[in-house]
Amino acid sequence: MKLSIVLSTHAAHFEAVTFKGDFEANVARIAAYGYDGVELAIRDPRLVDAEELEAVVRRHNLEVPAIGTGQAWGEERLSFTSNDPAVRRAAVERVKSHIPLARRLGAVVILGLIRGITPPGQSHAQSMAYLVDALQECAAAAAPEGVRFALEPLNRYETDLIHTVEEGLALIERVGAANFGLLLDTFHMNIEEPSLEESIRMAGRHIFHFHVADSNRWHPGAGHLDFVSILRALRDTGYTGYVSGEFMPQPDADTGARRALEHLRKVLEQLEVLSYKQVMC
Ligand code: LER
Ligand code: MN
Repeated sequence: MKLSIVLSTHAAHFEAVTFKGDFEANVARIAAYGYDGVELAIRDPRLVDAEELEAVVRRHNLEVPAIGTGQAWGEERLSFTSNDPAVRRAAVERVKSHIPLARRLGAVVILGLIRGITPPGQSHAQSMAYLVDALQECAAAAAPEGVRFALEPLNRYETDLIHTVEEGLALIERVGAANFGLLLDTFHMNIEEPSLEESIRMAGRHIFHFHVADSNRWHPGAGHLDFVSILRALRDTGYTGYVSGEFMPQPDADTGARRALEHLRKVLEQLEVLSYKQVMC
């Protein structure tokens, strides 16, 4: 397995002059820590110079395993389940617009908060119907490009739609597309799943990407989650992709990133699933 960490690339970072500054400095830091990859959170791919972005990550020998889309909800309130058809259409078009960049980088596209929250007066069933329609359209557009989507079950405090692996698997069944799977995040799982290991086993081959944070959403090793047991269950599904750190910058970003790597390397070493780069570090 390989290790990556999430880097939020707000629009300003990608606009002409500032692009090379902060973005490249952050990528360089992540590479210097010893990560194999960087997961990018991108609000709108139109604000990104794809060629330059690819050049920066390749210059630092990093891969991009995944692209997060949640900022389109956080900053613009785009949502697959809005009661406004124009907003739903904009959300679908925004997600589809990630396909060329994802194809170029070999990244999976994450569908987290872009699914939205059921608006007052709308039934849960109606939200689920909108969600299935949106996912089928996005998956159909991405399939010929070889791009995959990973829906992330999120905890109950962030959305009313899809909290658990069981609900995620039922949704996969309804969507019926081979390029649509799940992103599991240990922070959300610790709140919603009766057993993280059982749920990982249940998700099996449908796991397209994996987020790690400890129980307190600090870096792995800062809380009470047993990452040996969790990542053993993940390994046993046959997963060979990225374990991606998505946690709060505590006690600060650099220390968190370094401690996460240290902790996860030990765990992966014990499980004998270290990537080549991690073995060499
Ligand atoms: C995104 O990956 C995530 O885990 C959400 O909690 C963001 O709000
Ligand atoms: Mn996550």
